[in-house]
Amino acid sequence: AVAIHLEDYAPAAYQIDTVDLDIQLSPRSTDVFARLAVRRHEDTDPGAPLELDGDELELVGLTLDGMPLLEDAYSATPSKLVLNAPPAEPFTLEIRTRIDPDSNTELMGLYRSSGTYCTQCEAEGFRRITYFLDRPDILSVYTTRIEARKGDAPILLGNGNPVSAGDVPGTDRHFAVWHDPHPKPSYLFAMVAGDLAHVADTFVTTSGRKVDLKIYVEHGREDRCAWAMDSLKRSMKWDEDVFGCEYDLDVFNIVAVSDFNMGAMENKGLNIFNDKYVLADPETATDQDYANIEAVIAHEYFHNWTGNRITCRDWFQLCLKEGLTVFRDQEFSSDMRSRAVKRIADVRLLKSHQFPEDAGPLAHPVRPRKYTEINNFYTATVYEKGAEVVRMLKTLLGPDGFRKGMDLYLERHDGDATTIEAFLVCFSEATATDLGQFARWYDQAGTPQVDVKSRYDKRAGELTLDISQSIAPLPGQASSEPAVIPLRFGLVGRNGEDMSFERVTGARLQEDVLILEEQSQSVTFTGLKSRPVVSLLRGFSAPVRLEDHQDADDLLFQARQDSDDFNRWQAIQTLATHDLIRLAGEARTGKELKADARLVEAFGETLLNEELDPAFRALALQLPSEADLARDIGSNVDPDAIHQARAVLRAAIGSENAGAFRAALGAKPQGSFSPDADAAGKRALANQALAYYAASGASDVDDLVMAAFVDADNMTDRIAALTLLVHDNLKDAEQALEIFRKRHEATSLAMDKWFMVQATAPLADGLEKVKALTAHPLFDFANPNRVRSLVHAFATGNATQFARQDGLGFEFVAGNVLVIDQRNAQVASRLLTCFRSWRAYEEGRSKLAETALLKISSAEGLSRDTRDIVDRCLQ
Ligand code: BAL
Ligand code: ZN
Repeated sequence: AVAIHLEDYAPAAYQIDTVDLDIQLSPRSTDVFARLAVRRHEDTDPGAPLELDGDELELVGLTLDGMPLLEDAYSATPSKLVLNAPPAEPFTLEIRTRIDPDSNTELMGLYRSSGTYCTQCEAEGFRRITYFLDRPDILSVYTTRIEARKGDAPILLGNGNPVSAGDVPGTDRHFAVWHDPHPKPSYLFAMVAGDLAHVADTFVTTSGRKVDLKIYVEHGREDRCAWAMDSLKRSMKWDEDVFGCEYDLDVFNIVAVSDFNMGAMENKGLNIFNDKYVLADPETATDQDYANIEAVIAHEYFHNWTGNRITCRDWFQLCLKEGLTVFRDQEFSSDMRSRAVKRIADVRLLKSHQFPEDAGPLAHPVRPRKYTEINNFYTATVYEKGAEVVRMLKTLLGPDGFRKGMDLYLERHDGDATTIEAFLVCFSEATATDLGQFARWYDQAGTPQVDVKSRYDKRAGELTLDISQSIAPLPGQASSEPAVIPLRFGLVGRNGEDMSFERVTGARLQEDVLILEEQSQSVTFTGLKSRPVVSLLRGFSAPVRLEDHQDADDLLFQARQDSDDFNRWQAIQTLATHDLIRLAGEARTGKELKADARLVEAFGETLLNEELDPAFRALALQLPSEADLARDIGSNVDPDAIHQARAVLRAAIGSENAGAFRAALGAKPQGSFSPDADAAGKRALANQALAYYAASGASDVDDLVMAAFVDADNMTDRIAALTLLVHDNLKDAEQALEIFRKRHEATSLAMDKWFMVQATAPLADGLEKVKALTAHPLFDFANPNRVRSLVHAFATGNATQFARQDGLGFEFVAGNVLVIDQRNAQVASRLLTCFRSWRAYEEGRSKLAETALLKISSAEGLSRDTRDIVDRCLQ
């Protein structure tokens, strides 16, 4: 496949000002009439060819200014329509294509999900509907007429505002016309047609525009939309209050569908969602689901300004809309919930998903410089690290400077398809700040490693930090330049309060942030009365790996006393990580394993510390995951040893503090269910206590956990207990799975949890069970959520079974990649990324993983998506 390079960007030769679509829906044969108002770009030579993109298209008609084109005037293939010498003056092109929504298993373009016609056009799906200049810098005004059989699709939805609707006389069909006045790129086009129910509400914007809000779902699911609607209204208000962004159409529609490659899609005025991020009630959704829905609804809504009104010039700029919009949704959730807890959750996600990506063969800069398949760049790096970069910008410029830059960006670039450079110029101009070095964050791959050694001179009362930063070499990036790293810090005194100092030399200081700009620098604080405990990277102020060589005493002190909640959490996690890595090393030597007593005690203390928010305590009690530990170990990884180490520490914490954990089981919120952060935090803590109690080895564990399962009156508690029953192989595990299945088999999103619990069970026959489940009547390879809940969950959440020493786990996943690739390239290539850290395994496993990858690589007819990932993994 041909690589596309950022440096080759050139504007298109032609512009398309308006697009009038008439889509005549039929399940197997849909006709699409597209009338395009085309204009030669002023820099284009008259007569230069017009090349339109297509993908598996069938051309059935073509006219130019109403006249059929002679055969030698154009050429058409399923993937291209070329007009050899179009007129120099503006002209109208009418294209008729025929598509087959029912056989569209890629779920890109126009397809049907449970009988509902829907679309997904980002990144390059519009070219599967009609021939087009399918690139984000072509902004057009769309008018869409949708026609379908009334019985099949009483609801017809398009982008923008509704214009007209009616019956088609003499037929059983009807139509609706939608007009979107805001010029937009083709990737934001959407339409939906089906027999859907809806819930409705309204929102009045700050300038008094009344907006009709509707969420469309399959019949019978209306009562699971309340939280999504509530989240939408809060998002609309928040964006006005915090960013001054107001909604700009008369309607805002959301449609939930059950077959969807992504989480959701921000099409103008018509967001289409994976139903997982819309539907919730206490019976079927967990607290995490509620939090995710709130975040994703907000994210898609916020795209209306950061993505839609201002879009990307080319796909290399994807982080322009995604990193910024993730930052915005993180801020929204922080304001709705506990800021510290949200920050910890976001950093956990970053470290577990983005750090491994950034350290292996799939590493790429936040703004990549080349791609062969853009679908493979909807990554944790573009999204999560992209958000961290925006967060650092805010830290460096301060809240007021950041807001000034955002205001300028939103004003100057409204209606543009633009770039990261243009974005940064706004902040630079608004605050008179040079962001030249900062821009490296967009262009360099890899996580900077920040190494800090501290020296305290008691006599002089001076603390010196010797700080260096570096990025390990990566494929295509042998060396790197120093980044600007905002390092938030505190010098903690023995009373737990931050100490003051006289002066700092060796780095710029901005309030409580040191600005690091050099490969290595020595920073000295003077005027200290005693040796402080140095608390660095507070709030995780930069996406770096910090090695500050803190000893256990200082870490324990920080865990107890740091005024920064994030670093309190980080300190206990670091302590646990150190001990787990030690234990994992010892497990490989056959030594008897014994957890560190002080660490075990600190966990007990955390549980009992009533001054801390329950949600925070639940997070602090959570051990680093097996994947986190594998990442931190970095090479020669043995997943069995890691698993054993974790089991030993968990059992020690559970048994040493068994009484306290048992007592904490009762601390659930009282009264009827509420998904608010406070109640969710209490449930999280009680369920964490249950998990530790289960590990204590007490004689009543089996009965107690089963009772928790049976008595649960919400999904959060039910799935927490079921997970323990299954993962710890407790007495009633099978019975509980059966009870759960019977209770939830009509609700696929709940059954996804049932699949996932089993997929991630670290049992000796875990793989065999997962294999059997692929034949379960409720499993379906065609549905991305099912694949993610079983095969993907196995590959990413069952380290010991995926990386079995007999290689069968790798073989199973690789085989599934090949099967899925035949029907849905995006789901297959995403699944394949679970091999990205294969070189980090110990030799035996890494050989087996390579064999599995080579098998994929040698398969015939791989999609471009999967070919790209396998090639990069093996490079
Ligand atoms: N634009 C794709 C889905 C999302 O990031 O919102
Ligand atoms: Zn997004």
